[in-house]
Amino acid sequence: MSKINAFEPRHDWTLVEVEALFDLPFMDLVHRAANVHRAWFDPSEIQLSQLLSVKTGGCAENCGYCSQSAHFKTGLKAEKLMDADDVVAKARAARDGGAQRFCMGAAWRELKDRDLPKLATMIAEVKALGMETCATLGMLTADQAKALKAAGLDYYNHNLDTGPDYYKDVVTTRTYQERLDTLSHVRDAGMSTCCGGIVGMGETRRDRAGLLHQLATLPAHPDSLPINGLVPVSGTPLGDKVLAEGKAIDSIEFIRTIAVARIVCPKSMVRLSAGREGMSRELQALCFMAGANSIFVGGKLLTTPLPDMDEDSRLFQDLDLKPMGSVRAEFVAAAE
Ligand code: SAM
Ligand code: DTB
Ligand code: SF4
Repeated sequence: MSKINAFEPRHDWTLVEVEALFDLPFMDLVHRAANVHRAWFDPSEIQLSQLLSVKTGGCAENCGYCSQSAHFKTGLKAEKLMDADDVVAKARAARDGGAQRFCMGAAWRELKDRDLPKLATMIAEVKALGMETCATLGMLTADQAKALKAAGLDYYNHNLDTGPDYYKDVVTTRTYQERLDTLSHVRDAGMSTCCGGIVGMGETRRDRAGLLHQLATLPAHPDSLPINGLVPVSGTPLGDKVLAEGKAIDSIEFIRTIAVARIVCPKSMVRLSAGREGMSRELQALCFMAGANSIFVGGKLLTTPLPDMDEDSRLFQDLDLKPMGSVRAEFVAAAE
């Protein structure tokens, strides 16, 4: 069997097998994940993505972790959908700062057709800057997915967030099945899927395995798989619980989750997403070792902070990592 064949993607993972991966001795798990990573990717390359909240706050959903839900008092001011020109200016600055990919997020339960023309303009113009485009706008119909694809959207982000058993403790205004339906519209429209979840919401290891089992048995593995560490936001039920109990994410368990994601979805871009702000350099290095190959950069996610660009640039320099795509002089220079 060739080296690559041994690491071919599988779609028949069982929950028991995924749980068994989590239970491996830590060193064995990370070693195995690193081997899978090296079969498909250059481990010295990390993709840089930048996020922008193009429509902030006032969301009708009750996702128990989210600063933008209208159900919780988080102190966030709701804003209207941004103008396309302003979004494109932010994307250009992100590109000039070194980002290869730009992701536009909106605090919507679902996309409304009336907003499509403005979104189509912004997507087409961001794409014309030469960036990979991604959007996360809530639930989509099949026709809306086709319209976004026609505008030039490469990826659509729609997370399952957690395993099916814990889901009811996280959000009750949108079903798991509705999330799966949106993902299938995205695939059918010919776009790449970006789908992952959150670690550190009080879920069990079995729930984390349940999430990764769902992702690994989708009709197609997510092209992009974000693993978010919960950013505890005061005023949200899940954030308040974590803040009251003083329980941060268990960093070793977080690395295990990245490693299992890399093994069960070997060809996906595994994104070390929210939560990096509170992570040590050593923890991030282990996440890269375990197979994470993308991060969000630029000081801010949607509404919560990220490390500054120069801090990330120094981390890359010290770990001998380089941004995916052409070498970005500005990003590298920021460390000097
Ligand atoms: N409204 C859209 C939706 O939920 O489909 C898109 C935006 S939403 C902010 C995108 C994802 O960010 C969520 O699915 C969730 O996984 C993640 N997220 C949101 N708030 C977070 C937090 N406080 N900590 C970690 N991840 C978070
Ligand atoms: C994803 O899974 N993580 C990113 C992206 N998809 C849109 C967003 C994280 C948001 C973190 C909370 C905030 O900044 O509001
Ligand atoms: Fe709304 Fe998305 Fe936040 Fe849920 S995660 S409340 S859908 S913005």
